[in-house]
Amino acid sequence: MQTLNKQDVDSFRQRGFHIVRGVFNTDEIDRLRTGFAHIQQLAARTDLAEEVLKGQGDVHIHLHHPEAISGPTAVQYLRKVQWPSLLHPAFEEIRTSAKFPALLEPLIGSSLKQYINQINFKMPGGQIAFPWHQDTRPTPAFTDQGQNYVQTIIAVDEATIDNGCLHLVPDSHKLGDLKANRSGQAAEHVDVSTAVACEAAPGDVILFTSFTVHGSVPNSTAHPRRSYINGFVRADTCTIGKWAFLEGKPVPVTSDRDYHALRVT
Ligand SMILES: O=C(O)CCC(=O)C(=O)O
Repeated sequence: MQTLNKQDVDSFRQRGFHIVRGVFNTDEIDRLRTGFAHIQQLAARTDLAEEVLKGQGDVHIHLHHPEAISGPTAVQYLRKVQWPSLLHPAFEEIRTSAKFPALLEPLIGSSLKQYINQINFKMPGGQIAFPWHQDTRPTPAFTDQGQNYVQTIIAVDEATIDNGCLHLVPDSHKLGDLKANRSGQAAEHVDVSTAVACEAAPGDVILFTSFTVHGSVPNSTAHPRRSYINGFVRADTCTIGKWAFLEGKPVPVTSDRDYHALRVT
């Protein structure tokens, strides 16, 4: 299983990100794609509870569509889903894969909690952009998050400049929390012309800190660009979130809510 060597760790700490190639294999990515297909079918349903669409529980199916559109047509505006691990086993399998603690142990140990479990659909024609931002986590729940939190993004489809791949600004994490709340405001604090385009193949994993400024533009191709995000934190530095690994052993996802009407078991 892949891990990070000293050079990789130094590079991550120095630049605020690191890309690991070929972590997840074709079978794993195919299973994730099955999960994405299930979610797309779900999102086309017209009977989804308001609380699921508004994100009042763990699960949030986020469609950002014009007022007049609903039902199957709205799926083209599917933006993201939070806690897909509660909906389809493929997401849970990968979230709790032993590959994560193997990869992350040199950065944040092997007892990990999780704050973000999310899939992004960058649909063609959806005009989905992510203006420059940080993924700053709430304080005081997160202690010294620059050192103890790692955002991970698995490329599920090939990510290219044309389909709106992630861009990261090297060294930007060294500025800490920019407190840039307005959309795109982070760009006022860093030189975004230095941003690195993270083109990636399915199965590659991009790692970055919660303070690393990042963003992306819409997908201008005819195919979705899908990705799977899991944000892990060294467990003893965070008082919130769900458990992911205890000393390297997976901890199954739990919720106070019952999502059986949406879930594949
Ligand atoms: O992968 C992308 O296009 C950007 C994702 C992102 O920044 C986010 O989900 O907050």
